[in-house]
Amino acid sequence: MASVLITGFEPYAGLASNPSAEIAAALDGMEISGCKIVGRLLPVDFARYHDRLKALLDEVAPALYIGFGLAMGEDMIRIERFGVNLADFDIPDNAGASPRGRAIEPEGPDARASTLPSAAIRAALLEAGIPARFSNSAGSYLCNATLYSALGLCAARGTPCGFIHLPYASEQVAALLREGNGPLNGESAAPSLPIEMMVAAAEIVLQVSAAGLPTA
Ligand code: PCA
Repeated sequence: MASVLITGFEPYAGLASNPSAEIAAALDGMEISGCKIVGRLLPVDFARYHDRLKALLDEVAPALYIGFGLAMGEDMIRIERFGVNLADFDIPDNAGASPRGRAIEPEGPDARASTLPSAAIRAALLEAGIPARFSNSAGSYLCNATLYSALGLCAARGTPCGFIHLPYASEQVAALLREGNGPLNGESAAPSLPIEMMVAAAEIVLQVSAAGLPTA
């Protein structure tokens, strides 16, 4: 059976959890569209994410790779369409690094485009009652770096690849507010979706993306 690799990120920015890690854990071992889902974690660490990602792609040899990450302050599922060749961190990563204005790959192209069926993914999410939108910028932090690097690594293997940004989980915002830690991120609004809805969204993203695979 073909394997599909998905990754979430460990918590960062002082948060206790990351919905993308919960999604990777929830879907790990599931079978979707005739493929076995392998859910793993990436470190929020600019010095380490690339090697971990490459090792996972080597180990799993997936027919499809999709990264997931949190976008604080986002209010819906965001289908990223581009990774750009820029690391410019507003906050330090979990190892304390904050590269500024730095190319991810000095010899790489300025941008790489997602190879997921973005329009079909958006349509399927909306059909299921889950708010979703396209995004032309995954930022300039670890999620963008992961998408950019993954697109390079996956192109060489002919593997479709893309990235999905998620809002805060509602449960996460409630916990922060319980602990007296709101407002979050310097903002008064902390939009969120229930984790159950985001797990369902990830399943739909995988179903639609895996549907076109020759091995599925
Ligand atoms: N979100 C960050 C990195 C890790 C995560 O979950 C980002 O948007 O770059």
